[in-house]
Parts: sequence; structure tokens; C-alpha cells
Amino acid sequence: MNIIEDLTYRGLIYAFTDETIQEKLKNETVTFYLGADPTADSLHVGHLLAYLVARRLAAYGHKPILLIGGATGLIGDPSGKSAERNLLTVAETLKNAEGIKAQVERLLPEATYVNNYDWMKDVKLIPFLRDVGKHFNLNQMLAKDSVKSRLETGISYTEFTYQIIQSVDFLELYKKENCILQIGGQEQWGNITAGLELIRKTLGSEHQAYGLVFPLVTKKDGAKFGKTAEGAVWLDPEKTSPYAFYQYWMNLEDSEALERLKQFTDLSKSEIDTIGDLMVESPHLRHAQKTLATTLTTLVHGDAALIQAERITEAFFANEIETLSKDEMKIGFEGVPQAQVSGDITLIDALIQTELASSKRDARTLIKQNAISVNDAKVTDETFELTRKKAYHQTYTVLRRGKKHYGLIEHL
Ligand code: 383
Repeated sequence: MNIIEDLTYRGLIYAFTDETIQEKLKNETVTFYLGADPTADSLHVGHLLAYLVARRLAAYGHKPILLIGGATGLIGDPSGKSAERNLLTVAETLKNAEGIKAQVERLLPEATYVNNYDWMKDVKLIPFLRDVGKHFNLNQMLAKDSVKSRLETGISYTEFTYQIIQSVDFLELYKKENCILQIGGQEQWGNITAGLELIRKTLGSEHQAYGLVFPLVTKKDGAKFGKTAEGAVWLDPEKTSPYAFYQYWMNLEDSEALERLKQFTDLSKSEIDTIGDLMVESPHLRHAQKTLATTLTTLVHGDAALIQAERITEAFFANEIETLSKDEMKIGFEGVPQAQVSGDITLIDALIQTELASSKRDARTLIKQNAISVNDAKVTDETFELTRKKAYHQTYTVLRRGKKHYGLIEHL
């Protein structure tokens, strides 16, 4: 498979600005760039896809430049956003940029890193308007999706200007690094094509640069990819634990998991086909989900984090929660209804506080029906007390209603 066939197989091509870049990607070494704005302190799995596309291009011999938008992060990209963003302070963006860079470096250590703040910070208004602004046609700027879609609801001059700044970046990297290709998600199309035009208008029509955008990852049911009930799936282990990250992939539907294997792993078509066959033979083993979870947890968080995520998963599966360390329990019960109590508490109150029962009466009925376990032992005594002494690590008591509904009491 050549790179174009490979990207096509994986569903990673939404559009090229000009098909001739396909030949260059097949036959030459192309310097390309991908940008991200430090508008949050971490990337999420949506960004991960973009960096994996960059990695794929790099694996075929192309040269990646990864841009951190120190300047653009201060402005706010309106692309794909339905409302104006709040401005971040310079200090916030700098801090975010550091976190993001560390995450990306893990994925693409060999790439060249640049920050557009370096060339944007000294730009002077009058030369900017004369040298750059003159090349931008207002009608074309207004016609970009990012702007057009906001004309009714409102867009500030600040965000309206964003496309010009991203264009200046492309021009800068084209001139300095011979970077001829910019990649991004499909919503970046308007910004990328604005850059191509600026390059042509500034340097002359023989200066061709290109864009490649990949489709936004969508789920069949229309739900947003990369979100759990608790919010985005982040790459920062403090925001989404490696265990929660692992679980995210483990819990995908079969058909979605097979699609994600193409997009998010380096497995070949025949390897993915084999996994597809195994999914038919023994779907309960969740081959696709497991491959995704192990590969991506290792890639993003490392081997030790994978081992821990697997240990927690296994302990829950085998009902051996008592084998987990205190930290692992905390991680494993994230997102489960929890209550903190000082010292001891009655089982009935504990069931109510963890929302496993809606009232005392409900709690009593559940206990009588044999539906409640405490630290994995069935309890039928309505007067049962949960004591700190008997808690795991003298801290956690695990409540369970039926097979699957957990609650956690943390004894302070
Ligand atoms: C800034 C300056 C440039 C080139 C690009 C940029 C960033 C760009 C942007 N990208 C998104 C982001 O930062 O806003 N204007 O969150 C996301 N990207 C990538 C990909 C994606 C896009 O970082 O579709 C998802 O991850 O393009 O939403 O000179």
C-alpha cells in the first residue's frame, strides 16, 4: 500500500486542496505541518487522531513540523465553534502550551517544534495591514464557514482575524522551512486554504502549497466521539486516569471499535481483518476494543500505566477489588457515586448517600431482597454498620446493588 491508499483505507482523507500533492506524497519527501492552540491544558482523543495522521506521514518519510499556537491561542479559532470564546491570559496560554508540548513530544519525538508566538509577537499593526491585510479579500473572509456560520449570532473582530494569522504561519513555514503542506481536521479547511492563497499572492503564482484535511470522527448514533458521561477523554492522566482512558476504548461498540482500529493504530489491513473475523467468532472477548485499549494506553501513558489499568479492570471483572491498592481503588471508582463520612455510617444511610437507594424504605427493601453487598459479601441485616475499621485500607467500603451498580464510601 502506498501512503494515499493507506490513508484512504483508514478513512483519513476528507479532502486535498489539490490532487497533485498525492504524487508528491508518493514520490518525494514533503515537509508538512500541523498546528494546535493551547486553549486547554491538555489535548484530548480528537487531537490524538490528528497527531497520529502526522505520525503516519512521518512513517512514510515525510517531515513533520508541529506548531503550538502561542499566538493563535490568544485569539481563538472560530472554526467549528458556535460561540465566541473567552480570552485566555498570556500566562494561561504559556502554561497550557507547556503541557501540550510534553504530550505531543511523546507521540512524535523526532518532529520539529515551533511556536507562532515567536514570529507573531513583534508584528506591527501598520506593516501588518499593508503587507498582509492587503492580500485578504473581505468577501472571501466572510464566506469561510467559520465566519459565515457566525454572522447571525455574532463574531468579534478578534476571531474574524484568526484566519489571517494562521495564514501568516503557513507563509512563514513555507518560506523558512520549505513546508508545502498543512494538515488538519476538516473544520480547518478555511484557514488552510486562506494560507495557500496568501503564499501565492505574496510570493507569486508558481509558489504552490497544499492542504489535506481529515474527517471529524463521528459516531453512528450522532453522539460526540471522545466523550464519556464525565466529559472529554483527555490525554493528561490527571484529567482522565489511564484506567478511564483504557476503559473508554474497551467500552466502544463493536463496529465503532473496528473503525477506530483503522484510524488510531498502525495495524495493517490484514491484521484488522483478522480481528474482524475474531470478533464474529468470539465477540465476548472484545478483540478490537482490547487491541485499541492496550495499544493506545501504552502509546499515551506508557507500559506501567497499562499494567495498572489492566490490573484494575481484572480486579473489577473477577470481583477481587480487595487486591487493589488504595490508589487503584480510588482510580477504579472514579465516576461511581461516592460519599465521604467521618468515621462509621449505617448501611441504610450509606445506600441513600451513594444514590443506590432512593429512601430508607427503598434501602430496607433492597437489603431484604438480598440485593446488597458490602465489600463483596451479601448483607441481609438492616441494622448493619459500615465501620472504618473494616474498610479496605481503612478508607473505602464498596457497596454493590445487584451485579453492576456500585457505590463507594470513603471513611475520613
Ligand atoms: C494554529 C495555527 C496554525 C495552524 C493551526 C492552528 C490550530 C488550529 C486549531 N486546531 C484545533 C485545536 O487547536 O484550532 N487553528 O484544538 C485542532 N487541531 C487538530 C486538528 C483538529 C483541530 O489541533 O481538527 C483536531 O486536532 O486540526 O480541531 O498555523
